[in-house]
Amino acid sequence: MKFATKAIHAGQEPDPTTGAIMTPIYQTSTYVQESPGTHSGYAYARGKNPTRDALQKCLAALEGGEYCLCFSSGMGAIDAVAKLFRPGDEILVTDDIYGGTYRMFTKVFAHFGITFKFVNMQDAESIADHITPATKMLWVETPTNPTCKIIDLEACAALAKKHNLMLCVDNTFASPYLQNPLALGADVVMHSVTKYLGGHSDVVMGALIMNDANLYEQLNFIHNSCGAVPGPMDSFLVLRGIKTLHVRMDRHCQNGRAVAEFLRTHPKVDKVYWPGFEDMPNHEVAKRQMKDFGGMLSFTLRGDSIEEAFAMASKTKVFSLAESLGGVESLIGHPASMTHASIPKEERLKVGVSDSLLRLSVGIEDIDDLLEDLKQAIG
Ligand code: P1T
Repeated sequence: MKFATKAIHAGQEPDPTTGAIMTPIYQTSTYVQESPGTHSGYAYARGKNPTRDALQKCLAALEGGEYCLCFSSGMGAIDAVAKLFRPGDEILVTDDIYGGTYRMFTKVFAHFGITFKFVNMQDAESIADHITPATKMLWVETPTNPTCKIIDLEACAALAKKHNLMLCVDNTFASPYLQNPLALGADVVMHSVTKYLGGHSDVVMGALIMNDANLYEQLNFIHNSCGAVPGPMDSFLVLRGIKTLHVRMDRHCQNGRAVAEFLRTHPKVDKVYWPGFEDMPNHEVAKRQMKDFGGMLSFTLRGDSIEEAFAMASKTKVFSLAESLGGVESLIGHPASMTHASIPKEERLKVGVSDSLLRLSVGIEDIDDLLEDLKQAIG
């Protein structure tokens, strides 16, 4: 089955009782048993729910994986992966990542004796210099949040294999429509389902997809034991959102390109970070591992003035000033004070998250209105 067909049908059969074409919302916390312990897999809804099952099957199919677990947020999914590790273990993490991931690793899991080293992964070969006998995992985000750097997943997978490390890829910015890390050698794919998968800014959810049965057993155990599971209504909303993922992504990519090209030629704009530019580092890698370049981009204003960045972010009308990304509506954000505020200034400056950096999640509105809005806001 091709992607568009899977997006609409994978994991979803007509309801056997009524023929309902849409997956029912099994809004229940428990299931009745005939005698103690005699259930057909459904005992308590933290462990299993049919609406969630359908979504997990659909997501597994979209990423080309055997297993999927959905969580109550993207952070819940990352938390479950981090719980696989023990005091003394070391994890190499992409240096330019979502601020919440940085915060969880440095402010929560570091207290449990796990070491996180933030590494520039753009030159994949150089990652090897940071590997020690304690290293257990590569945590890779590509394209990165917020400066859309591209990391070579096949090269990371080769390195991980050579050194016996787990490779986990946060695929949120690309979505499974643009990039499938398992096929490139990753062990686990993570998504903030809140973003492109949900697609309508109405659900917070996360997911992990993998092929290895052993790894699935461990993560499934953490999932059920720790309990960061999504509810059936949210599972339904995401199943519905995914049905248009391919169509939305095509438009996100098309609009993203037009906005990136517009900004690049604007006299008040300094740098534009969008992986589709031929002179962006690893553009060739992006072409190889992604179907298109996505709808996320960021840019700085000439002079790097935080006041001018704030002024622009407050003036847009079609682009709403808000955290998050990947919904049908366009958003503008100021990473230094919003999504990446928990990263110390000197760390964020090292990866290009300057005071004037603005991030756009380009939605699927009419491109003329989007460009007009940016034009009037830049002034
Ligand atoms: O928000 P949540 O569903 O918990 O997902 C966390 C997360 C993980 N990984 C990436 C790459 C992300 O972008 C996020 C969430 N990001 C935002 C809310 C944001 O505005 O960047």
